[in-house]
Amino acid sequence: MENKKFYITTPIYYPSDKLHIGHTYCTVATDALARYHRLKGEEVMFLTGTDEHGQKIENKAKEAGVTPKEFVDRIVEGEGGVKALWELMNISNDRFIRTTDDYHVSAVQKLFRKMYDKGDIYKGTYKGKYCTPCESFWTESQLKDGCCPDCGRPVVDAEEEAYFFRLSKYADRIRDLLENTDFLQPRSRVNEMVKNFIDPGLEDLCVSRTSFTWGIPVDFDPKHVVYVWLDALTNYITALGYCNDRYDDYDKGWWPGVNIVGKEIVRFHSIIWPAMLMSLGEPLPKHVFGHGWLLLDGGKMSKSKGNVVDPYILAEKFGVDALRFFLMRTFPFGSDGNFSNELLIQTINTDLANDLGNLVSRTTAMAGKYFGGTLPEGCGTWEAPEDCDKDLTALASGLRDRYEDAMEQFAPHKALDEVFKVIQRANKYIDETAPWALAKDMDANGRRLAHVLYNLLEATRICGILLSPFMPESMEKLFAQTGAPAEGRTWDSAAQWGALPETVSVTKGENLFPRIDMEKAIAELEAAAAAAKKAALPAVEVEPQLTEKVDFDTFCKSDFRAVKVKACEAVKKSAKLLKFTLDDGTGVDRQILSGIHAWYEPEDLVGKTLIAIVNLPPRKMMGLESNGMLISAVHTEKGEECLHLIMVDDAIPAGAKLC
Ligand code: ME8
Repeated sequence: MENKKFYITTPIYYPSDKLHIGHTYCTVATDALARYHRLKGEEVMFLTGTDEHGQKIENKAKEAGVTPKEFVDRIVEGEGGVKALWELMNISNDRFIRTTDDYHVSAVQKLFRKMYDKGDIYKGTYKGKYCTPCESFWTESQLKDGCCPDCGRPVVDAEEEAYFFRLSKYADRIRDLLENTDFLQPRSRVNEMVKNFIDPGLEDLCVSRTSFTWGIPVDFDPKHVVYVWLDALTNYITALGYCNDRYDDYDKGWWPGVNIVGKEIVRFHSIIWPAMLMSLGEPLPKHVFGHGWLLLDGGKMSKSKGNVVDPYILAEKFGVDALRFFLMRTFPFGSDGNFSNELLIQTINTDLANDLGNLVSRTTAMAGKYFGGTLPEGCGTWEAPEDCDKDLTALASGLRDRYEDAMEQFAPHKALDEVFKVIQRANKYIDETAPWALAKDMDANGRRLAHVLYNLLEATRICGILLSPFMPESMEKLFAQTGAPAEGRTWDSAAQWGALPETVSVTKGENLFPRIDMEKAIAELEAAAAAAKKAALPAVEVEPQLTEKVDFDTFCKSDFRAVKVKACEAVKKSAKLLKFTLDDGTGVDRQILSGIHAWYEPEDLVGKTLIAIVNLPPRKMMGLESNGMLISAVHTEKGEECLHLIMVDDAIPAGAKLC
């Protein structure tokens, strides 16, 4: 086989928050594609990383009270962070780039200067609209209802000295690239780009900022930092060694590669990115593929909406491979899809537990039961194949080519659909051949039974090979049970019916994908989500202080006194109210009602010295009169309101005035 080099990338993720299932979708898809190309025997370079500069990160770091670098380090390298998530999800990236890496920083400075020296970057004044969360500049005409066309949030006016990239110069070449080549995939995205961005006229792009500092300084004019998208997009080549000495792979046949990205950043990847490469005189990516979004209740997941799904929780509960499989099997890669826990569990139960799991466990169990785990020699051939034999053999033998077609078109969901047609056919084959009936007369039917089981093992082997880019660990377990040796797990052998040696040893092992109890699992997930939400709340929150001033005389009109609790009881029919009988130093008992039963039992308060305001007008509650109010301190802890009555030293006599 020709030893081709294949370079594939995910976008580099913003480490402004923990990543969610949408990010995981993008990375798992790219990983499955990378593993598929490795399976085919190609040399693969798979790059992912983090995009760490820009105002959004600077603001977040400020909020957290740390430096931007400390902030991103925590999210990228820390527990539950980006790298840990990719390790958990069994992502096989060969490289991980951080845009704060020294080599990238100096490479961006060099290539910025190259474009400047060429006259493609020039200094001007930026006037326009800026979306801070998206770090995007927009012209008035690009806004949607006055807001950012990408995220719909308000934009702000901005005017400053800035460097510009002559994007307009490349408009015709970009139009040609989009309309007349297969650069941008799926094809449906081309029209959107041309209509929304090229037809209205490409304007030059502002590529530096002076209003914040967390970015790569322009080395010949350091009060400017490089626009975060120009910095980020170049990662795909700096990570190979372009303009730096950290790596030397750029000229070794890796570039051009394939950039897999989400649909909202297709504009950057299919217009700005190729224009930058044209300016630098470098080859364009082979393809940019814009996948759809995973939606939750029809809307995009985002931390600010509070509707993100935590991949850590799902992977722990259902297994990494089941989650990877679900993401690729369920949602057509180029379109949006609605995520739900029910759909996830349903897919695991139907495809993995029922179809694949049953095929493996029934086949291995029967090989064990009827042949002690080793089929007899000669079982691979049968003199008079029946229709069902021919059907299964033909479908499984042609599977690899159909799968390859789909994977080459960036359609992993179609590839998986083809695999599952074979799995379903194999399960039907078990029903048609009824091995348990054949086993009743081994003398007459033993050879036929062995052949049936061989066919099942073969179909399973071929499916296992082609499922391994999606579920690498589980397919290792499957091969261990079905006995396929290393040479029977290769890409070539996936197109060779009969590549499985006849006398391999088959062992029924653990159930690969146990069935999930939907109701129980959903209840547990909901409880876990609620706990995670609570854990994410600030530990202690206090109300902001009032800024409106009160004059001293008004303040002095409030009469605060120490009061002693003579008696305290719950008010009947009220869940909240306690009735206090208090000694306020006047010799006449004072009655105050207070809604604090959630925090205190009446008997615990008798004898305590508290603080009350005693000159409020009387108030009726539940038919009882309250003369004043007890003073408490309140705050919120993990979302729950906490209240503490102010209790003072018992040595303070009842009636003492607070001043
Ligand atoms: O865009 N469904 O970073 P990012 C599917 N730093 N994909 C989703 C998704 C969802 N719900 N949410 C996010 C950036 N993604 C830039 C990239 S590349 C030079 C710079 C995808 O962390 C999103 O579409 O906001 C994008 O492809 C990727 O996650 C990173 O998003």
